[in-house]
Parts: sequence; C-alpha cells; structure tokens
Amino acid sequence: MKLEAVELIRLNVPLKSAFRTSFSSVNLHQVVWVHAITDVGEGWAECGANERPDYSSEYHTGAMAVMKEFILPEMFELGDDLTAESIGPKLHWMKQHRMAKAAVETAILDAQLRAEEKSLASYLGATKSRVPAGVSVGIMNSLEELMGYVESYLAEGYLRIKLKIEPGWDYEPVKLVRESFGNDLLLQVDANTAYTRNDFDLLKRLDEFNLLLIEQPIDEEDMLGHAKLAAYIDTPVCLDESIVSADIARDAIELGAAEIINIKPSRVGGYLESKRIHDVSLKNNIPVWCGGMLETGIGRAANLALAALPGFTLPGDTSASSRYFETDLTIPFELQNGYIDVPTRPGIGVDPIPEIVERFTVSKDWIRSN
Ligand code: SMG
Ligand code: MG
Repeated sequence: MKLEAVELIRLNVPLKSAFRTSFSSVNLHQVVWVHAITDVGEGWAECGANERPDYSSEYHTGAMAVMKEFILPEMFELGDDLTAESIGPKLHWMKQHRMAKAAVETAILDAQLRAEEKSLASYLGATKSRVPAGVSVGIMNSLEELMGYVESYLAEGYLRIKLKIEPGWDYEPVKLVRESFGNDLLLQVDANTAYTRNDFDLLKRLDEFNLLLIEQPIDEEDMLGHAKLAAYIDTPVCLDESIVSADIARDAIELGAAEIINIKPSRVGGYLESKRIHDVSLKNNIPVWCGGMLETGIGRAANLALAALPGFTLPGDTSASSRYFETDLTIPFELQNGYIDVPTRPGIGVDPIPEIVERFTVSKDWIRSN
C-alpha cells in the first residue's frame, strides 16, 4: 500500500466531570487524531499524548510537529512498500516519540486491515469476544464525593475499581472504599509516580487492604526503586509509565520491578509493540491489563481489540464511552454485565461520526507527499 495524505485533527471533547490525577485535573479530553489516506482506503487513530507533557514527555503540539517533520515524510518515502509492519523498522533510527509513532502506525494499520477485511482483534490474536471492564476513579474533593462515584460505577456493573492516589489521598480513601464495599471488590490504586523511595513505609500500610496492585508508585525511571519496593510490600507492583518497550518490560520483570504490567499502546509505540510486551509477559507469567488515556471511540475500539489477547487476565481501564463522554465520536461502547464487546468489523471496527466530530474539532491540517 501507499500513503497519499494525512489529516491531523485536533479535538476538544468535554468530559462529564473533571478527572484529577496526581499530576493534573482535566475537564476536556484534548486530543489529536490521525486520519490516513492510502491507495487502499482510509484509516483512523487517536494519539495518546496529552495537551501538556505531564504523563509523559510527549504533548500535542510536539507530537504533531514530529509527525509532520519526520514520521510522515518517512512514510511517504516508503512509497508502495508501506505496510504497518514496515513502520517500526523504518522509524527505528528515531529516538522516543512513541505516542506520535503509535498514532501513525495505528492509522496505517487500520487502513491495511480494512482493505484486508480483517479485524484488529483477529490480526493481533485475540481469544475473547468481550472483555471485563474496570474504571479509573480520579482524586476527589472529599471522601463523600468519592463514595458517590464508586457507588454509581458499581451500580453500572464495573468489575473493578482503580483509585487514583497521591500523598494525602491514599490510606483513608482506600480504607473507606474497602470497608464500604467489602473484600470481594477488585480494588487497585494508581499513583502516577507521586511517591518517592522515602515513602515505602507509607505504601506498606496499604498492604492491609488486599489490593490487586499498586500502579507506578514512584518515578518512571527508577526501576531499581520499584524492585526494592516490590520486595518490601505485599501489594503487587504494577508498572505503567516505566514500561515503554518489550525490552524494558523484559528487564523490569527480570529485576522484580514489574509483578504486573499495564499495557498502553500509545505509550509503547503502538499495537505491534504492545503484542510483544504481552508475549514477553505471558512467557514470564506476568499478568497484563490494558490501560487508557481517556480515549474516544477511535482509541477505545483499538484498545478493546488488544485487551482480548489471552495474557490480559485482569480487567482494564477500558470503560464504556459514558464513563467520560456525554456523546462519543463513534458508536458508543456500552457495558453489558460488566463486559464490553470487542469490535469485530474490519480494522479498528468503528468509524467517526462526521457531524459529531465537526462539533468538537479545533483544527484540521492536511499533510501530503511532495
Ligand atoms: O482511559 O480511563 C482511562 C484513563 C485511565 O487512569 C487512567 N489513565 O496513568 O493509567 C493512568 C492514567 C493516565 C491518564 S492521563 C490524563
Ligand atoms: Mg497509570
């Protein structure tokens, strides 16, 4: 196949309520989509980068710049030899920028699979037709507010709750949720690097709540620190931000720093690398689950395909569209008894709804081969 043009679309999609983590509070899902036009058809992808370089070093303006200046020219240069599988090797020289690379690779993979009439799930080797859904619950202004949200998510049928934590919002909210909803509730926490090596005793206090895992407690570059923490506490340590490739995953596992892994395709450079992380984890008996970046239906659809692989044994952050959005930009994903169906149509399996996309579009930029 051959890439003919790419449209970069910037969207601002309002969230139902603010989502607060240890590093930011957002009211809007500000996001970049990649719309690839090839000679065999079109493909779509959502870039995982945030507006600011807060979750990772990538951010919108930077991701769009690196796509325009470096990634897309390489794709045009491949000419008729372009395939989704050729992109990783072609971009191997380029350091980092994994979210930008992931978005371009996914849009091209979507076009390729649509042309082959094959779903992303079957391409990746999915073994499930629906996946269990968890929900990520932000830091709140009060314990009462937190209880209200957790209660309503459980009433909707979510099968696992993840509480965002930070210093000052950890022991008390976790204790309250555990005591209110009982020991059978699948409960986990995510610190987004908010703690340090000096906080190990504080984190050890969470052992009493029988959590599924603690996600990314300390700095993403401190792999040894995570290994030391994992040896010190009973709660399994799960890595998110630290795991940016299959090689890093392999090392983190060997070091004892990752007892569980959150795979986010955007963070690791795409679905092909995600599959490699899945494979190395499965080989080492390390459970994985699929994380999220508040994706609209375009990103959510692809994540659901990945979450259907056999090593994804824990519920992910792949919630229903209604978790964040009044109106999704594709057919909405819905919860059925705590599960979400994996798309079966070709490619990512969903299409943007033009009238809705138009409503949330901030800018469009066409890039063509010259
Ligand atoms: O997609 O439901 C979602 C978001 C899940 O908590 C979530 N993501 O570190 O895992 C994580 C965070 C990153 C959010 S960046 C605003
Ligand atoms: Mg996380």
